Amino acid sequence: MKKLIPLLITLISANAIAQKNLVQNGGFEMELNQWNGDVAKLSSFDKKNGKNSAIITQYVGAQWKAIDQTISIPKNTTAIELSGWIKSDGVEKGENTWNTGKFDIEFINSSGKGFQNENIASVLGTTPWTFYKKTIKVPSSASKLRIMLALGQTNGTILFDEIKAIAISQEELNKITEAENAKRMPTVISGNYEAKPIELTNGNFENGITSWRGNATVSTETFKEGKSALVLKSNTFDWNGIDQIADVPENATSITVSGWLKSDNIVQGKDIWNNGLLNIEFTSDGSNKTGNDQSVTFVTGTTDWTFYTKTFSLPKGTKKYRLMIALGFATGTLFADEISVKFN
Ligand SMILES: [Ca+2]
Ligand SMILES: [Ca+2]
Repeated sequence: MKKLIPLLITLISANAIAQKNLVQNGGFEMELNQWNGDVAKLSSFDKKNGKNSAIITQYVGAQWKAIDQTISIPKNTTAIELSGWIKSDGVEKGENTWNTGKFDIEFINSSGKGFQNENIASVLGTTPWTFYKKTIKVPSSASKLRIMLALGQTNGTILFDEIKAIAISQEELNKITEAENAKRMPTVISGNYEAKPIELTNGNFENGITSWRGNATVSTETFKEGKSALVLKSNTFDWNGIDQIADVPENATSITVSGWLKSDNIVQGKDIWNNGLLNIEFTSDGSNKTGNDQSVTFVTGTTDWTFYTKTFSLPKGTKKYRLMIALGFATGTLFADEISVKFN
């Protein structure tokens, strides 16, 4: 029993470090300490947690009314998960889309200049306490982050509580991606791959989408190599992708996945892995995973043909791998060509 206690404490503190809230006084329990701007008041009557929330009220005038806090982004932060509870009462719709009750962030570079804004929540009308959460990729030049809680030139009442910002490393992001993929990706049907070693084929999409599973077409207008390339198109935030399962040769210890991707106006979905993507899954038999799914790359926005390549150690017991090319809950168009693998 005695031995269990230190272990338990270690586990709890490791978790506490990983989940550290970078926002100070995000629950408004120390009045409005750490927050800039004098437009908010404390609400002890209506709060989500603890003794207080912060409330911003404006009856007329539709001024910009905000409180803000600037936080430093820790080293090795790939993404930041921002979350908070918001309640509103009669927030008016203005002329501009940003005339709402708002939870926004702004990335700031090392010279102190803001250069990229992201919206975490936009609230109109009357809403009960609602939890909002978004995971935002941190731009490489960002050193700080400003959190803004506001009435964006609109009238009404808005309340905030439990405002949080959690730094996420690449490793943690991979784990999150794997968990999301496990939830969302179709289950692999095993058992049909026993006869002989199967190699990846038609990675250059010269034979339509032969060998690939899923709904997709090829483009004969946009391609990198040969006469055609894969094209995935989506107007909705659903899973649109294709995949192919093949065998790992005996004695192989690593796999290098390479390919050309091009994107047209890909809009990221709710989370960072909701993008154009090239992923690989490792299994012992086509269905039992031997390790985490790995991302070769995510693609957002509009990009010209770009070559991506990444080498992964094969997890112990890996006999099969599955390549996935998808618009994973993102909108836009993704092209792919010359997808290949190499073993070492
Ligand atoms: Ca509180
Ligand atoms: Ca081709």
